[in-house]
Amino acid sequence: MLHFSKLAGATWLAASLLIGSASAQTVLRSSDTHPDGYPTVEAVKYFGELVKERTAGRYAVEVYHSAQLGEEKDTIEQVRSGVIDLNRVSMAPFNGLIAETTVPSLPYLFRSEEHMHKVMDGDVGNQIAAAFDQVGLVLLAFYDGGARSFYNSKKPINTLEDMKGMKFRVIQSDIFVDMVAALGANATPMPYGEVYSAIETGVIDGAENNFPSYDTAKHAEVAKFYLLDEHTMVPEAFVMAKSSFDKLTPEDQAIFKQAAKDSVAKQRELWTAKVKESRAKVEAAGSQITTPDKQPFIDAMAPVYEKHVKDAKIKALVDAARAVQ
Ligand code: GTR
Repeated sequence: MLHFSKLAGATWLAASLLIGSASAQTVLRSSDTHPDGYPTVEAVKYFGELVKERTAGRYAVEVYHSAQLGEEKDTIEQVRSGVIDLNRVSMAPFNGLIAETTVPSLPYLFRSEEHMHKVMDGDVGNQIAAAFDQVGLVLLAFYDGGARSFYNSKKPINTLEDMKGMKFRVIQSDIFVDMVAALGANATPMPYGEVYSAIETGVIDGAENNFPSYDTAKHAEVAKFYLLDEHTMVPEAFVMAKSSFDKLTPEDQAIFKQAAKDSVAKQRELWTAKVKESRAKVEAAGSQITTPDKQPFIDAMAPVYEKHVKDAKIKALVDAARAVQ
């Protein structure tokens, strides 16, 4: 027997699987745009296993991968209103909603993956995480999203000059739109699930993403030219509806937080392996990777900083991130 209980706007699926005594199991739904097996999907599944184990089966997590619950922007609204309990999304679509998420989305802010980890694991990361509270969310973990680079179906790109007039899909964030404009190209924000056919039909020339997304979303099939410009290293966010989190006892809240923390190491390990695997796969399938001199790209981003790093609070976070050694 299954029954749905509506609690503070959230639909909790209480399965009648009785564990030991008379305690029912609450199944929490989690969304992800990526397919099964992708490092973020596997990390959330791992989180779910830990939660289940540490709550003696009172809670379980069901991961709805492959955008089964919708595209990122829509699922962000769903988790904010408590329609879904958990969501794993990029930080970028939060840029217009939570000013602090601007910081890790900025082009070339992080000097390396190690720098990004130190920033996100430290005080700057904690401040960014705390800001999710304003929009009805609890930030459970930051996961790796690697470096995003441009790819297209038309030609190999080597210099800034080659970017002129090209049409790229970007993730739905103004920073990304401005980033592309600063490079002399045109940006079209659109949901992830529409990118493949938009490239295939020539509506856009290409998009920008890390190797695992370029590979698993099959964009490599239709856009063979990958420019390793690594313009941003925006991390992924794993969030929980505050309405769902607030229903947990303080002990269970601590279990959820710790399980999320423990899933980070797992995700990073899976991520590193996936980047290698995807890069090798797309290269073997004929993708042509060009490695530009990054300095002109870095210099071109000045207007993006001028526009998006005005507020004193954001400026302080950017300075603090840069100061992390
Ligand atoms: C991926 C990210 C997804 C999604 C996608 C996109 O790198 O993991 O969550 O944001 O990019 O470009 O829409």
